Amino acid sequence: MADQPLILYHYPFSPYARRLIWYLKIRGIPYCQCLQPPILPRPDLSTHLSLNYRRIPLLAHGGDLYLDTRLILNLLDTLFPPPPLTADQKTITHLLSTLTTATTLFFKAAELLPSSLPVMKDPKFLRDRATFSPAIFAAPRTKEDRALSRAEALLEIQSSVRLLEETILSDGRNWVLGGKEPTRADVEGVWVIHWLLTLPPPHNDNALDPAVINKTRYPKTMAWVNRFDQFINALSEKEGRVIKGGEAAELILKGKKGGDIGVDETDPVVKVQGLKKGDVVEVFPTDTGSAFKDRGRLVGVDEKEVVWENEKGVRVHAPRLGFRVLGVKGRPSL
Ligand SMILES: N[C@@H](CCC(=O)N[C@@H](CS)C(=O)NCC(=O)O)C(=O)O
Repeated sequence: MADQPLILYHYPFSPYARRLIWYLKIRGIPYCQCLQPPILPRPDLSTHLSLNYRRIPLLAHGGDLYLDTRLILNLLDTLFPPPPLTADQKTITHLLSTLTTATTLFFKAAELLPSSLPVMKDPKFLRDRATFSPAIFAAPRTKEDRALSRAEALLEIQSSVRLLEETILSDGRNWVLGGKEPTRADVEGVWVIHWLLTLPPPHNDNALDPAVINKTRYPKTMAWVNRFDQFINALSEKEGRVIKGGEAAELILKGKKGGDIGVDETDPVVKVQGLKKGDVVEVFPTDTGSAFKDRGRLVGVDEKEVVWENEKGVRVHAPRLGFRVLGVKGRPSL
């Protein structure tokens, strides 16, 4: 199946998308990219593929469409296995992923985006993001509340930088797992702090107060982010070919589908709802973009992913963590 095309749907300023682009480049994995607008609508997904999920990025592999970078990175490691890791290296990689994707870190970073950024002054963007994360973009707050919550956000980012400085990077290694080149572990650890440190000038100094996060206090971490940035920039020739939404959809709709994982009847969520293969299910993320729900016939579910086929025949995969799977009772229709 590694011969099926990979199509990445994204827009370049998405920090989550960069997680994937960096990994694809570091591993030298060929891919195509289908560029999306930073705000809805995204007819390449909604019209061509009948997908409601609103988050970026997504990755298609043959006739299968994968949601969420955590699932997508695991897919890439299955299709293109990296050199074997020790148990300790696997642990570090996993814990860095947890730190940056399963805590409030990303939201704290988003909180720190300077209000001087053009998108932060664009009412259309702000209206759009209010439907993605009401807690950050729609909550009415006084100036004082906002200043305090930015200060707390900075403290949380600082604590993650200190963690890197005092643990993984404390022995002066160049890359998280040692070695001569960055690995997935670097990608998992770096993307949030890299995002804030590399905002376009003149905004790059505004997100992280240089009096708090600087080279004197955190020399190893700051040097590592810089080293990573240079490494990635040197790989810029490995850009994926850009394709249009129509071509991408055609490739997916006629793409070969992967194997069937079946429905695990011991799965607690399957069991409590009595779900069976072919049942209509509704699936949606529980943290952000939760109002954008997808429906389809259940194809498979295990502890790692849920798979359903939608009305266009696209086989969609979502991770179990952070997603709800609901059986649709009554008169189920897609
Ligand atoms: N857990 C998701 C989070 C993805 C996410 O939040 N992406 C942001 C962009 S960086 C997003 O979708 N923002 C709203 C949008 O673009 O519609 C993942 O790992 O893929």
